[in-house]
Amino acid sequence: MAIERTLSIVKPDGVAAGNIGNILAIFEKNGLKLVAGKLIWLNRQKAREFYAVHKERPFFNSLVDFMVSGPCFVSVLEGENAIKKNRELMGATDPAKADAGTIRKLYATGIEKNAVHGSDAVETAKVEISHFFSGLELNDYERS
Ligand code: IDP
Ligand code: MG
Repeated sequence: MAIERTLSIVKPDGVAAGNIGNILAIFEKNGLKLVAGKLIWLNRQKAREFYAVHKERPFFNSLVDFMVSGPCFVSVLEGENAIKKNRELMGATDPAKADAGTIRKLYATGIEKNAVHGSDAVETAKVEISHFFSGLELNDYERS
């Protein structure tokens, strides 16, 4: 199995509800290690860029409004099959369809305000991580 990195976001609803710690605990208990993390309040341009893949969808403007409504906690998780594992821990996009015990079942309040984001593939993980973190912040350099 491959060691991967993935981008995780605790969205503004999750931060506002005080669930950063609860959500990170789920990652850590399930073998995903935090390699970088920070609280960041997106502006509209950054939110539009991040979700550009959805720009033609009817929910796009509402999604951007939501993502700039308060700070997010962005982090990079690392572990075996981290991308798929994170998505399993998050559960389905719509919390009504998410399995019991998943982050979205526990903490999401609807299909839009669904507590967390997670990258969906190796390539998108790379691009999404680079939206928020430099090599220095990822500790990707020779320390000796
Ligand atoms: P994902 O977050 O599970 O990967 P995507 O389909 O990539 O789901 O959608 C990105 C985000 O857009 C979702 O997490 C959710 O916040 C929002 N979203 C997706 N579908 C809908 C919808 O039908 N109505 C409103 N918001 C939606
Ligand atoms: Mg997605």
